[in-house]
Amino acid sequence: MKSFNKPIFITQPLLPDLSSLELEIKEIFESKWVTNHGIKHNLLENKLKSVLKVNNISVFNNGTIALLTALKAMNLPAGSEVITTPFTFPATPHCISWNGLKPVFCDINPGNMTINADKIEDLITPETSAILPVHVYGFPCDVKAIHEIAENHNLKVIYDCAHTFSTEIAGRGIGTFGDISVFSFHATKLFNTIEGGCLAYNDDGLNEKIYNLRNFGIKNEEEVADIGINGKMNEIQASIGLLNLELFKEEQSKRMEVKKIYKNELSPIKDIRIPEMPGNTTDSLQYFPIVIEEDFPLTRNQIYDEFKKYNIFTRKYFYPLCSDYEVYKNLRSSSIDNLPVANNLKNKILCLPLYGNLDKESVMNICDLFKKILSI
Ligand code: T4K
Repeated sequence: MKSFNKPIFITQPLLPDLSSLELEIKEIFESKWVTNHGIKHNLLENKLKSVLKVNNISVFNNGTIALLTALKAMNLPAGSEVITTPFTFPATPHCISWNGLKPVFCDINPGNMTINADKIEDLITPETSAILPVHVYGFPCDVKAIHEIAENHNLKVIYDCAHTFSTEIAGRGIGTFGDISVFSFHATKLFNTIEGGCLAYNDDGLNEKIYNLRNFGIKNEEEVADIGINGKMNEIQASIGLLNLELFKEEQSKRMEVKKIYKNELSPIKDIRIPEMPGNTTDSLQYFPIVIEEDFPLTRNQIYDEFKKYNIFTRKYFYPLCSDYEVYKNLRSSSIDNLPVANNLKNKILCLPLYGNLDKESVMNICDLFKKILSI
């Protein structure tokens, strides 16, 4: 079997047609208004409200600054604890820490790798102020159970929706659960503004607070009302967003075709598990993770290394766990006893390339290769 001439990565950014971007940039240049809540920025916010089916949207220069700001906007007591998942990108616990709060890691569900809601209450102490679950890979957390726990214990809920652009649970936008939700529009995301992100929230009362926090805390020319940051999205980012809003659905359909081939070809293979999206939830098609079970003849790492030889770059998202990082490994909640499922799955998960431009032949080649390395 021949290797690919060009590397096949986990993803490829969705990019608008260059000529349409040129027109957008021409407008921006002519207006001389290039950042700080410009026309494109405001238009993108408005359009995103209907795409994501949420009441309020504030766009940001990246998802991490959006998440930092979301936590800040919740006014959590200094030094309080935020329960989160170790099975995520470093941004999730780091934003907790950067806010002077303490991450407390909760184990995950073996089925879909999201935070295990049944384990949350055991971790609640008088110091707990919030829960920060992640809809990892696009799989929805148990939003109902998390809502009940939060209500019973008076906790804020901040959802990390970095992987769930446009996902709906029973027809409801995924950004409407919890007090506030964070989306990433990074180049590697289904919908991107190259770098970018947004906050979605139901409470209109948060609008002014977030607007100020995103802009250094400036309320008006004479008043700085809060300890803010610079989280503003510029007009070129917003333009790419406006153009990509027209394209992301087609990208999703193409990804669905890729996913179908993977499922058809790989699901008959013994000891490979393909986690399923629940029937009431739409699939963002952000990632295609598979679980290499213990009895499979090769380990996840062997498969990853083998693919590399053929110029295919799969990813071990999210290995290592955040609880393995030097800066978190000594936390009590980082113990293996507390996180048995996450520690088990971190060595079994492999994300396969998933993007619209991945043609049928290449997907078949990846699947054939999978079968071939099985027989090595
Ligand atoms: N919360 C969660 C749960 C997240 O997953 C993330 C980000 C965040 C919060 C924070 O949101 P942002 O602040 O990023 O908006 C990538 C992304 O950079 C990151 O946004 C994402 N999660 C994470 C899961 O994936 P890396 O370190 O894997 O990126 P990198 O550079 O290895 O890119 C992955 C592959 O994508 C490359 O092998 C090739 C391809 N690629 C990448 C770029 C940047 C391209 O083809 N073109 C490109 O321009 O983190």
